[in-house]
Amino acid sequence: MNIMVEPKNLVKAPAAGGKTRMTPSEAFVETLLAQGVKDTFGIVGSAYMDAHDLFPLAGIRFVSVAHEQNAAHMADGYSRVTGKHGVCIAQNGPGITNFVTAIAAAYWAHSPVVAITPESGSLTMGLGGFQETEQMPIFSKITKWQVHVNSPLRMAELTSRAFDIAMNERGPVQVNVPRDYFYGEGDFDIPQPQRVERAAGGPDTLDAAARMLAKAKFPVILSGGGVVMANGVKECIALAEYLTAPVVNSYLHNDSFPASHPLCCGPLGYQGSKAAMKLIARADVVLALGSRLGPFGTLPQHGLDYWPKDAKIIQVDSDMRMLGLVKKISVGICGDARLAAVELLERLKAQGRLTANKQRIAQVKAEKEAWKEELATWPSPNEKGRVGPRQALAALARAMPKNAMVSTDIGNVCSVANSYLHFEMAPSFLAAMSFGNCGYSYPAAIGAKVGRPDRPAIAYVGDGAWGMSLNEVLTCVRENIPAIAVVFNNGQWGAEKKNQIDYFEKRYLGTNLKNPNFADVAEAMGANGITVDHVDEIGDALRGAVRSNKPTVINMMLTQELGDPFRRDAFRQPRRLLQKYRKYSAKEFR
Ligand SMILES: Cc1ncc(C[n+]2csc(CCOP(=O)(O)OP(=O)(O)O)c2C)c(N)n1
Ligand SMILES: [Mg+2]
Repeated sequence: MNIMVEPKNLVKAPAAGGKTRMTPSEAFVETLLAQGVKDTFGIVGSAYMDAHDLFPLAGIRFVSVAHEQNAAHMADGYSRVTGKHGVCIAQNGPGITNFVTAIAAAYWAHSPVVAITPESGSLTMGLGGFQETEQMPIFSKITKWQVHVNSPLRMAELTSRAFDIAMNERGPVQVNVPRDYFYGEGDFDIPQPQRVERAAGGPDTLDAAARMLAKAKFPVILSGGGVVMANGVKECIALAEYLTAPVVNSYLHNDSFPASHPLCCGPLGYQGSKAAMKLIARADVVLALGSRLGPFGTLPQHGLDYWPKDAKIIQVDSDMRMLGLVKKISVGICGDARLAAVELLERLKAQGRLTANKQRIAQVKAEKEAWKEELATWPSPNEKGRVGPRQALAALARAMPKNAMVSTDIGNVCSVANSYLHFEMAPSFLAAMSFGNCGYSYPAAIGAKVGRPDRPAIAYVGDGAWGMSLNEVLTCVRENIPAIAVVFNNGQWGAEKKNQIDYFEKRYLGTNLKNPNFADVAEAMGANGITVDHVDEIGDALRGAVRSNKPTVINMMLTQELGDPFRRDAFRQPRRLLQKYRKYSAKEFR
């Protein structure tokens, strides 16, 4: 393994050649600095106040939030747009258990989030005192690494190691610190960051892949999240152009290839692009670049079972455990998506020049135009004072600034947005990814805005999910973070209502919502609030919100129209055996 020290992240060594006397709190804060931390997210707590107190003098911002789950989502969004760690910290016990959902989300988004989890004091742990719980087992399945700081004297060493692993393995880590271990003094070395130098993959598999691609009749590239994380879009473009290979975005990675490129076909998966599905269905060789080929991302969609079962699949993933895990593959390359693309292109060029395949470019163009036209004909009628969701999504897409960072939540309208969201640069798209928790998008956008204040940060949120998130408007106002929320106000937990429509004869148990005017609520919290109830107002509302550079909530009044459901794959018609429940059986079982 090659270890590289990143000189730009270095702080001045505390003392030439030796250790420096300091408190564990100071060692902790100096370690954050050595790892390049500038921003943290959390809620203040006595358990770590001795270290927290030093943040301003160290030049570390503490973004004080409304709920710890959102602090961890913010850290996630921050890390996804900056490529740096996202750091969250909270009070032992309840503050830490509040992190759980968001750390699980970060795990599936491959975000290098560092959760600092102060714990009950070492001398009382186990006695059932105040705010006590075992904090390690809770995170054991949703972190890449966990460490319990077992001596105050190891504070810097173990914290630093956690930061290294988060970045090198791309995922959340936990640093668990008994609260009394912030106190005392000792002689500390502040370790410098160690980043593993990434590599393209093994030469044999790269050779085999290049041979396979050179011979392909209809090669297709599936550009995944790994391409975005490796900053490899440019290299992916070069490879695609050389092969004249159509490029599909993997599910919820619509920013992994520029939408306007003549070879870009759009995203696969739920509410994805029919053009992408039809083109990948024709492939004899698929290069899955930087993708774990997650099972949800390739489910049949729009009635198309498009995965090319007879095609040869080349998979590139930096985590060898992902190779061949979900889909059968012919070649698995354990490597960095960007570097693998470079190496594959070099090998292809060495095998002789391929000529541009004009016919394939024309095929992509034709499929893309057909899909665009078809999508435009899908009805989404407006009603008085309410906009059809597809019309709203199309209007938002038209008004979207080119450099916007957009996060989406889990819900029907947010999912339908997948058909409408196009990006020219990466990273730009922060979807809730495979953990699929409602309440992800707004805090993720807030974190993204903290990390990249120069770019607009826009969250798409359903009104149900908004109930989980709107407390963070307080954070945006307090901390002066001009993130924008577009709340799809359809008066329902729509995605779940769709299942009740399809399978439960419209028995709407728990799916109707009664909302206040969310624009008024936002105003009362000190943010800008705008209600939009006509499609013609949408563009101006979004552009105005971006221009205002103030925290803004756009309360978008939508009809109750719903798109295809999430999980048709997992439902059966209901069957009840007991007489008292029989009338709730599907007709065929009554
Ligand atoms: C934390 C969490 N709770 C519950 C669910 C189940 N769920 C999935 S979509 C959905 C409805 C979302 O409703 P809303 O946010 O209003 O968006 P809409 O579907 O109406 O567009 C629910 C409850 C979930 N995914 N995450
Ligand atoms: Mg809703």
